[in-house]
Amino acid sequence: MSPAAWWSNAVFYQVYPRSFADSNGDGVGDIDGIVAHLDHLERLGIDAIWLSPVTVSPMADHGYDVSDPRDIDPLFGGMPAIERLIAQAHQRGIKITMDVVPNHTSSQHAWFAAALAAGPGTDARELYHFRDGKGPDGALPPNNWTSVFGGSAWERVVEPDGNPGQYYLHLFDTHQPDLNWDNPEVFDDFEASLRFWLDRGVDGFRIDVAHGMAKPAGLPDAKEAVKVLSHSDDDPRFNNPAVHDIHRKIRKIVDEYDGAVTIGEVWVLDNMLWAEYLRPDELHLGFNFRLTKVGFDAHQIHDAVENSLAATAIYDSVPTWTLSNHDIDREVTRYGGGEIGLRRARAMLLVMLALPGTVFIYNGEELGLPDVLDLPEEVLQDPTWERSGHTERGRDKVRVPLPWSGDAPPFGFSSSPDTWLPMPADWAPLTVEKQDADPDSTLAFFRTALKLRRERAEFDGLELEWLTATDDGLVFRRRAGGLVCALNTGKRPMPLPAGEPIFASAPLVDGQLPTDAAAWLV
Ligand code: TEU
Repeated sequence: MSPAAWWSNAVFYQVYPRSFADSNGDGVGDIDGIVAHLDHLERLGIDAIWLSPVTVSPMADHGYDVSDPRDIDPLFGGMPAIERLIAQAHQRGIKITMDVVPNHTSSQHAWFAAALAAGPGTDARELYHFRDGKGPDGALPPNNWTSVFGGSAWERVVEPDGNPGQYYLHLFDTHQPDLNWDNPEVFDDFEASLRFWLDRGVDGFRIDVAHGMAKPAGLPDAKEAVKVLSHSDDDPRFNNPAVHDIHRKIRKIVDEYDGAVTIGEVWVLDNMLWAEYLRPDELHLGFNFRLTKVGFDAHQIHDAVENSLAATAIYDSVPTWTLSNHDIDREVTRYGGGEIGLRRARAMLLVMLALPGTVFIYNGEELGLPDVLDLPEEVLQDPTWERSGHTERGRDKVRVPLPWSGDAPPFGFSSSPDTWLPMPADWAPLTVEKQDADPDSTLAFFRTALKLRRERAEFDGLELEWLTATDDGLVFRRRAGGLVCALNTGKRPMPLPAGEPIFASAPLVDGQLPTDAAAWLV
């Protein structure tokens, strides 16, 4: 790792394109909506955008089902829009990283259409995982794997002769057939996509399901059934060791482009296994989701931080921190919702920003948005809702469009009242416009916190020492720079450690840190 790499202490901001801002009045966010709000991002003080998929897609999983990886979907504005975004973001010193989805394609990708038409035993089918079914007439799926979104991971196709025939594997939705990475054509095409975007000035990639792609020989049954939207480390669907060869080949290509970065979505819990993805010739960065899995509890937070630091130390990689994303409940809601949830979310921002490494903020986090728990069933769009037989409502609740201005939905998100998910009327106090005018707002708080992190030398250095970690709170210090961060998760005000307080998530009370709050001291 080069200590000077721009991403090694960067703040990334994840834009979920459907939900950020709509420039053309169709109720769905788009790339020109991002261009129009670059001021917001610049004032927030981020270093880079992580753009969730904007490539051509039938949108069965809102872009994570890609039918053409080397073009931009017209819904998001086509190629000219991304060229504008790259140019204008760069003018402001903001990098652009794009999501790439190597594990699967859309079922409307030309390859998949050709595979269906070509029939069993053909080369076209070798690009995916087609298998004959088991049992009489092949009526049973080839193995017991389930889809992450619920139901079987196998879908039976109608063959060109009109009869039911083979099955294909889809670890996610039926519209997302898994690619066969044993076929060299798959990598060649992925390489073409990486180069296509790097040549157009993109600064790197977030790699979707980076622990997927490689599948175990013979596709053996899984030992146990797994919950929707989760998996464990001994799950044969993921983390096959052959995936590391793929990452090494990706790294070689990306390293040809100065400063380009890869960030892998690696849902692997074991530290040794997780760290393997961060070996010097594999990914630059890997998401570590431990902070999203723990409550507002000092012990658990301490352990999650220690664990993440230990995992990155194994191969001397850079720690990453994230509190939420487009798949995960927003932290305001996770920490209890309402005023308490917001207080705790603000406190956790200070904890996250005080840690060494790279930080990821999910759009709307800077406004203190909660999950929208009461979306009517008829508007739910996440494939999880249908595939779980209406038992899991899915991730739409974290994807409701951002409120920008005005007093009523659509709050300046779109000129159309018919936004792709309805926006709650009680978000009026949360708009960027309202928060902009209020020095005590969550938005103002984020801006100040990011500015201090960027400008103060106290944030320097990689090492961290714990001064306190009890049931009620924790205090840690950045060894080189000397920044101290204190967090109170207890029921009583906490005496501040030695030092001069420079920032706090809530006003100090008689010189003490109130409950559900954090402070920085130097
Ligand atoms: O997610 C992959 C993934 O494994 C998640 O579904 C995860 O298991 C779950 O969300 C944990 O809460 C990625 C994308 O982030 C997701 O949005 C896509 O739906 C999925 O890949 C398929 O491309």
